[in-house]
Amino acid sequence: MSQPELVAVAPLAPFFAERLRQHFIVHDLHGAGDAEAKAALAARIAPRTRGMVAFGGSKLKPEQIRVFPHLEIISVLGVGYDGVPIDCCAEARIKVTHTPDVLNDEVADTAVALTLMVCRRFVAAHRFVEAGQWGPGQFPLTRSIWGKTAGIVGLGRIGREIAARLIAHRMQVAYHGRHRQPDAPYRYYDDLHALARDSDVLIVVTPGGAATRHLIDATVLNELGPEGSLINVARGSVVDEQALVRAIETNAIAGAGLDVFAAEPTVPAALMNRPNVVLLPHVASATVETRQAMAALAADNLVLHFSGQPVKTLVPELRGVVAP
Ligand code: NAP
Ligand code: 8YV
Repeated sequence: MSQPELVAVAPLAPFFAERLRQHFIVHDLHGAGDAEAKAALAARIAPRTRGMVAFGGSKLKPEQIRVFPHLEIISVLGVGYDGVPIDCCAEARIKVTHTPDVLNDEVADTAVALTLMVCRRFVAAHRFVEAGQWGPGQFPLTRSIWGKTAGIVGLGRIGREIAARLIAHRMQVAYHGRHRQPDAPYRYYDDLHALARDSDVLIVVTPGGAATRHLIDATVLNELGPEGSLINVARGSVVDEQALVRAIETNAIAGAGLDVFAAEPTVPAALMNRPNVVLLPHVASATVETRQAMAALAADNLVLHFSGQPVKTLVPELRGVVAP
């Protein structure tokens, strides 16, 4: 029997591509060239394409999905799938799967690293050494994280791992979400502004999408205040980036550590070359170990689907809407 055909709309790491090619014919739409070349390839493969591979950063329009009338499944290499139009998929009975849990530790490590780098100014200290300034001068004193309060916005799978790590760093942890979590031993704030006011470091790790767009706006940043730092490992859309730039420019907050941006890979120039801002190119889950685990789960979902078995990690919005 011929192998099912997939379209990849994201860059595929070699280990992921290799695993997929054991089971499927994979068309590389991501690497197909300019928009015209992509449209031509899509039109050519559409009659046979039954699966799609996307990643956390993929932003798919309904019309890009409707190009493939025989699509049965979109496997997202990432836990966040805010760029996939779920309503359109539900309507067309397309399964969407993602990769929860296997990246919790990596992303939590990144959030803690950003917290330390921003509060202790380690990136600026590194530049100070490289610039030969150590000796003639002394690097300015920084701020401890131990004894301070971390406010986690989104105490989910990753948020809980961040909390556990920050407790080990002797921080106090509090959180905000739409619901109190009775089993979580941390103070709950139903009011995000109050959490920001009481936090020394505000760490954002919610899903992206319309429901969280600009959740962190100028008013929240003002509550965080000139001694407070913002860490964002969620999605760029969750933070009002222009408000953040203003807050940094006016010292309305102390600093920021950012792995995600509103229009990746574009990063506002105003955030660059500042001792109190640390910028990462969306690498929170980007280790060999974690990306291999994500790739294995993303591939398993496709293999299971095309062998007529339930997928492992259907996104929650589609449970009860499409067969797993
Ligand atoms: P999760 O387990 O679903 O947790 C999400 C948390 O956000 C929940 O605690 C939820 O609590 C809260 N939340 C959802 N909507 C909210 C809202 N409107 N206001 C306030 N809180 C809200 O998800 P996860 O696995 O921890 O992943 C979280 C997100 O991290 C992903 O969706 C993705 O965007 C991001 N991420 C980024 C990277 C990266 O490379 N930077 C890597 C992995 C994940 P309530 O339901 O109580 O509100
Ligand atoms: C990745 C992510 O950058 O899981 C997510 O939601 O944003 C990240 O893990 C991405 O999905 C890699 O493919």
